[in-house]
Amino acid sequence: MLNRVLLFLLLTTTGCATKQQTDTASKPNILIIYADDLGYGDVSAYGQGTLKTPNIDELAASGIRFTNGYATSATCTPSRFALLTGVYPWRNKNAKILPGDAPLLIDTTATTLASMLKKQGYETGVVGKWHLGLGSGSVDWNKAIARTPNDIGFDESYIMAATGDRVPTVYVENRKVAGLQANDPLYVSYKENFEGQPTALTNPELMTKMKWHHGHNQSIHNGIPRIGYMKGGKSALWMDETMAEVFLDKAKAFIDAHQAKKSGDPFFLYYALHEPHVPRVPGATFAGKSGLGPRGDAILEADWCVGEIRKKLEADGLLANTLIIFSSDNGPVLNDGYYDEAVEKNGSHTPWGSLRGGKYSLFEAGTRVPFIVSWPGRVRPGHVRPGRIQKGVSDALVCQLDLLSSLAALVGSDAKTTDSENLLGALLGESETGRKNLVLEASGRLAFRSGEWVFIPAYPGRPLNKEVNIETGLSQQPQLYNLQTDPGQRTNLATTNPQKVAELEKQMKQIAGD
Ligand code: NG6
Ligand code: CA
Repeated sequence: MLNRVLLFLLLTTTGCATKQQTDTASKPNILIIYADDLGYGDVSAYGQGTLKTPNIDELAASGIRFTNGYATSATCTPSRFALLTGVYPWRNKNAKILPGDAPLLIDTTATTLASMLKKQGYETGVVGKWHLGLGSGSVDWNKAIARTPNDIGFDESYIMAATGDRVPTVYVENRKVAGLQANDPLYVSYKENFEGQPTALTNPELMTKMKWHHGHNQSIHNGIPRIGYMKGGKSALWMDETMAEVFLDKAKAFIDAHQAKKSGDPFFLYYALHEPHVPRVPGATFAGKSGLGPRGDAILEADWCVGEIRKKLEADGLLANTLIIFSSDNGPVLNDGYYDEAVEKNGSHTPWGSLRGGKYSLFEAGTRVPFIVSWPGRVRPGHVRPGRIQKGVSDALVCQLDLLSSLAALVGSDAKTTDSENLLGALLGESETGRKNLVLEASGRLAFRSGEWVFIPAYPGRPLNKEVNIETGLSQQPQLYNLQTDPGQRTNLATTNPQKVAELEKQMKQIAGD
């Protein structure tokens, strides 16, 4: 009898625990960590390069590592547009690499990851690289900025407007340039220099930290030449050396502020690292640590940030119920416009892994990126699924574009877009089924992945981008590759398999139009 009572108690209490868990678990905290120009082979969990990224590896070991995870595009702005809106970026003609004074690219009435989650009760924040434009085309940096991330669903923002190599080299907090003083206003132009301001061409001696290789020969700040012209705002200018730490501290502060409110609401934090985009200027702790020069050092610093933010969640008791998604906006590049020894010191490291191409490329390494999902309270590799998922590896075809519909499904929102697929099962490692196909983009040109096949239409243009030494994927001939048998895209099967070419071309046109 006593045994029966015990058994009954045991069953009912575990039953309750499970129910409670599922209730809270449907709205976990969500943290997207988004690296900049980090390649498929840059993360050691992928077993490809020589660099070691222990913290990202630990994240992967705690969840699912996707071998077919994609950004939509081979450059930053379009990939970020797709991540936040769930819409293919080539549907918007302005979704190209933006200057630092570009207007906000995302329509303030559009559904974004942030606005969708906010509607579901999330507190939302973005910290780090933005590169999706601000204002309406003529920002006065000395006044409150009218259109910022705060107008597309983020409660809080602490960002750099564009990239580290573009002016203005300041942080923007919500609507204001952080630390700006009224007696030293900030001016920015991408058209002409301000009178009397030095540039890399007029005053090369001011490039004390880094020299330009191509582009990047306009205003100089912190001994590094940049793209665009800038004047004033001295008190607000960032130090490249402390950027990773500044963003990490702001990310932690966002979590602290959320905890302090005790609202019981979950949070969504989009933490967009700048590393390893140019200029690569790691903090003193990481300078010289990788043996691969500043690019490798910057990756080690980013890896450290991933570890620190994870530790923070753990210390605050939030880790089990936080869904962490780690990925990158596009593939890797060594020389992206500065003499920073990325090429010379790369050694036998393969940032692109076994894939062909890199940043800017229509070949796989342009868009196939590290893609990791961890949610210790729910995603448990080894628990239920057979095969590779049991080992924490999924080969399902997934794209950052799908986060909008997938996370909407998770939190009980009916938001979705035509382009964004609900792949929640795949993302949580509960299913091996991902997308059937995906349109890939590089500089406005499209390729089409379908199952194990990838089709690249014939395009005019140079096959090699000589400045960065990356194959563009462009060819006068149509290209067809079987990624199952030829992941490095060495054998063009277009002439031997014209039927497949025709089939993929037709499918691609149905999605993308002519
Ligand atoms: C290119 C820059 C490159 C980088 C890129 C944007 C030159 C010559 N090259 O135009 O250095 O800034 O834009 O990178 O200026 S992304 O990752 O933000 O897309
Ligand atoms: Ca990028």
